[in-house]
Amino acid sequence: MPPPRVRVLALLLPVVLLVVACAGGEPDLEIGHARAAEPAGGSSQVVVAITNHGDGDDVLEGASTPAAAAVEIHLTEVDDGRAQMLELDELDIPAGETVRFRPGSLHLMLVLPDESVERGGTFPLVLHFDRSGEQSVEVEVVGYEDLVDDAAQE
Ligand SMILES: [Cu+2]
Repeated sequence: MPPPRVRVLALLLPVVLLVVACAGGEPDLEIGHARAAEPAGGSSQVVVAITNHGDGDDVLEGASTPAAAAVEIHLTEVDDGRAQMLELDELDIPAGETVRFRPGSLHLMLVLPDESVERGGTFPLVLHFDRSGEQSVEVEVVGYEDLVDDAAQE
């Protein structure tokens, strides 16, 4: 029989390891099919679903594309019947959750998209994550009404 103190430590060790695993887990991101609305008024909304299958949180810090002057993270809020877009610096992608961008809600906004962003076309977009680094996706350009319909079916 080992001394009692050793037995207590042996019992505690799995608990300690479990806590460490929860706090220091790795994110494991799955990025869904990305779609953009054909540009209107010098901008275009991009929607995509990001799922974190891992056990560690991540943060979307921004996005970039050669097809636009800038990409911003926007949240549309309706206040007193008026839709207003807020720009977010970053967006949490918590472990075990799916963050859905939707038209008229959370979206990525292309600022001054170029002529490659046209209905039926595609363009590359890079998402920048704090822990998962840069993730590239190909974005399909559709009509705004198709973007809304697809989101409603999800
Ligand atoms: Cu916007």
